[in-house]
Amino acid sequence: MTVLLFHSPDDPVELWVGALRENLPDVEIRVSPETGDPAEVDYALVWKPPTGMLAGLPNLKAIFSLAAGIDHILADAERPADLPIVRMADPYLRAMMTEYAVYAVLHYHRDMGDYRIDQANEVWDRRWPLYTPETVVGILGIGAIGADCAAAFRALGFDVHGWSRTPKRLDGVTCHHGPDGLGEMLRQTRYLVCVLPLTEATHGIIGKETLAQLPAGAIVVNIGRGGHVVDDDLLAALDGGHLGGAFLDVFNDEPLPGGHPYWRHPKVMITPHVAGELVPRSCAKAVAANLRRHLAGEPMQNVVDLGRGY
Ligand code: NDP
Ligand code: OXD
Repeated sequence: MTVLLFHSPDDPVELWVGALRENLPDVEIRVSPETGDPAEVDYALVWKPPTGMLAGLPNLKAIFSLAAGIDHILADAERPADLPIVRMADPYLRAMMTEYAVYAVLHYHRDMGDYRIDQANEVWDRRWPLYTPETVVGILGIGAIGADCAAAFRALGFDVHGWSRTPKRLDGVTCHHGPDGLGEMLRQTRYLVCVLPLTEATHGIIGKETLAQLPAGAIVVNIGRGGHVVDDDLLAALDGGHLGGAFLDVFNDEPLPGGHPYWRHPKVMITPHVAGELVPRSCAKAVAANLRRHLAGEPMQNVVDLGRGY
């Protein structure tokens, strides 16, 4: 019998096991650390596998990521490097990410944080809003999730720009690419939304140089990975008054350590890595469809290109 091993310190195990069993009735689902005989494990579905866990499964055929990002798997230096890694591509995850990005931008665009403070102080003070059609949302990363965010911002009437590694065309979106394209986009961006994968090339991309190119008052929304942000540079840009605010879902250290300046910063909104949840009843379908393709000898979808790192 085919065996799939599930490992995650953070996801709802019972919901996952139920959804996997429903979608893969012929596959035995095991939950680590109850691995059984490691030689019997054919597939692993993992979030943050401990170093050496995957290397200890001698007959593993493919690794499924319990995340759209795969940085948490690549962090295991002992992982069998020749095995395919499949990233999570799920419509509900995408929709949640878009919902969050829209919420974060609208929070600032409609001055909700300021009105909340006014309410606490019984202040009736109307702020004059920016004109949406002339307000640029610049999206770092216009892949599966970024492109969905772009479409939603476009539907709200924003002037939407996106940045990718290679040239792209998206309806109604001004697309930029490569290092030169980044500056072009940043100079016009009021709301910078990061939905990049974390790779060597994107690590620390939201640092001093990038932030300085944004117009004064710009807002940063990070739903990619904490490693995209150079925290000291972001804090300096906020404290120096250049940035209007930051809405952050992901952090260099998770959970965000106690006493970190982000916790109490008046210009920072934080959430505990929840922008997109992997809802088992939806995501299990994507895993099952790919696993069946593999069992049938067909090519799987959303296999990561390990050369480019995403
Ligand atoms: P995709 O692989 O579909 O898209 C990645 C995008 O990033 C592509 O447009 C790609 O460009 C672009 N990109 C990659 N490297 C570079 C670079 N060096 N320069 C410019 N652009 C680059 O990924 P997804 O949309 O599925 O996911 C994106 C990320 O979102 C995940 O990797 C994860 O980090 C994060 N995420 C966070 C969640 C959360 O809860 N906070 C939940 C889900 C995802 P190109 O089109 O040219 O290939
Ligand atoms: C993801 C995540 O990458 O949950 O999907 O962060």
